[in-house]
Amino acid sequence: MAAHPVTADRVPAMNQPAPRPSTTQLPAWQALLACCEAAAGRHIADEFAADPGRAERMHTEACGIFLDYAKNRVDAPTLALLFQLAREAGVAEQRAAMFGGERINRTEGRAVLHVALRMPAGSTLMVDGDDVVADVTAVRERVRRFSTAVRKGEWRGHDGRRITDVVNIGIGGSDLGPQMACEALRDFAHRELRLHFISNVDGIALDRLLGTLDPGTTLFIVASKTFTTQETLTNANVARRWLLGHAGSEAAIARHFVAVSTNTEAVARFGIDTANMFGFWDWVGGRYSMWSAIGLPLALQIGAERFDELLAGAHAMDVHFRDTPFEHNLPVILALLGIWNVDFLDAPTQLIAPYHQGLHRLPAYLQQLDMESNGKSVRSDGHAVGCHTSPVIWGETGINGQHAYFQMLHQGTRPVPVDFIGVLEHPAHLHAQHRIAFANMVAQAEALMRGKRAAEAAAEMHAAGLPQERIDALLPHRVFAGNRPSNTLLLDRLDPRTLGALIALYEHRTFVQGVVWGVNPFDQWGVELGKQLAGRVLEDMDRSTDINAHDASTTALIDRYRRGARTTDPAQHA
Ligand code: G6Q
Repeated sequence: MAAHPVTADRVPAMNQPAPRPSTTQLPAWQALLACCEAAAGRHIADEFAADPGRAERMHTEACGIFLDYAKNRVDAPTLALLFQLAREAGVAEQRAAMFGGERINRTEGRAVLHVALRMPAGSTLMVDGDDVVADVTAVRERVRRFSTAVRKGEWRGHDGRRITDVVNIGIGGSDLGPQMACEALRDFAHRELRLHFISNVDGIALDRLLGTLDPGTTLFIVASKTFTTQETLTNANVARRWLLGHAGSEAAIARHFVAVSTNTEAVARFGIDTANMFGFWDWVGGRYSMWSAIGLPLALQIGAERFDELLAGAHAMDVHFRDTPFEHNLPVILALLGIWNVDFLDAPTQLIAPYHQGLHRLPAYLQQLDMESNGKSVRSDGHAVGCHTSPVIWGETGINGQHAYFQMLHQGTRPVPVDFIGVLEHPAHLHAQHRIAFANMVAQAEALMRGKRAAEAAAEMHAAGLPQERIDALLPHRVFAGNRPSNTLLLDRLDPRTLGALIALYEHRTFVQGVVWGVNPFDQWGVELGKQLAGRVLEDMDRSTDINAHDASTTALIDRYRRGARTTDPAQHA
């Protein structure tokens, strides 16, 4: 166990309600510390050997997702204490507060209602006298009409041709969710619509893309909650100029630009007709917003009915999370095991390993969800957390990882807990390949858990005819300690409903962890800082001397740019 307290004296006092005891002072936390010490020498493989019912007990399923968590370094008493920790930390109360529309995002004074975005039409959730579900349903209806018109070819470009390419310009929460989902659900895509995502402000991706597009058949979605984000507005302006350069008249903008935002004035100022704007609300955090009109690219790709299925899957997971006892509750179980790994087993990272190419953007999406939400060292009440919070989330498709960094997972010095994610249903013509991918996933989880003991490794080398001297030399390198934790999640299929449930599962996992750690998973002051600082550097890059105070290293880098940055003629590269 390694609790590294954040220095409390650096945390400013805040005028907040009386803090609950810090997480590390909770009785269950203290008991878990003792558990952890007692379990130090125990191996998961021995737990399996001693307990034939382990796998049967340590799995659960809901909403088309099966979770096997038996390959974690926990026994029954540890699990019971983890559930106790969730109770002592107030998970049930905070969960009720979130679903009830209370302003649980205290630092921003906002409710947190992404769950309202997927409530069925006709249900009610009153916040400050306003039925938010009615508002949500109204925007959903506009998304339905618009996406249907584009898909049917009824919405046409300025010269009367149907739209063939949709470019979503957005970043962070206004990019990662819809992009991940569009990749995952490509099998359901409209055949004549291509979706593109532009987030990087360096211009390269947009430049390369524009060269392949026909302005008369391209639709841009400018997606920005605030509509003040420099990267997005810069790219949107480039796209606007490109379109005007070809179409010639401002009137064309209305056929080729729509916006998704909460900021009507800024959208109008940019020159997008607010009749072509899809709104959402300040109670939706950027990284929780793919269920809102931010999901427009996905609705365009898969159609409004399938988008509804995504929402229905997420709603089913909401109900599961809200109503299921902790012991069978998928998000609660995943959250608590994550805390155990980070804070008691000292695992600084968490690998996400999907064994389905469609999920290749899932790690990037979860990276933001988890690290932006819980990557904090101060609790909601302004006090230092006193333990580790969000691990580094990383990964890509598992099969590629196996040929790259899994070496470290098997024999590195620190444990890397893994979420293996597999999909059961697959197209008949891909059966042979699917079996191979699935076998690899299961084998990796097994190998990480079991490892390979010296006797096994030696026997293998004997059988291969290696001389004893060589065996002795190689043995230390061919032993695997094992005892490395993982979860395996199996999706019945990768369809809108199950994807919705999967994403909601991780959202609630993040929420539960935030509650236990006592942080606010719904603000992002670190992101705001980056936005501010870039503005000051940019000012100085355009001058001969700095007007803002910087450290010597930053000043030298800015100076190097002033002296060294050159422009080239793209024709030179042709
Ligand atoms: C998400 C974050 C951040 C945000 C982007 C884009 O929770 O706040 O990733 O989504 O900075 O912000 P806009 O949507 O306002 O452009």
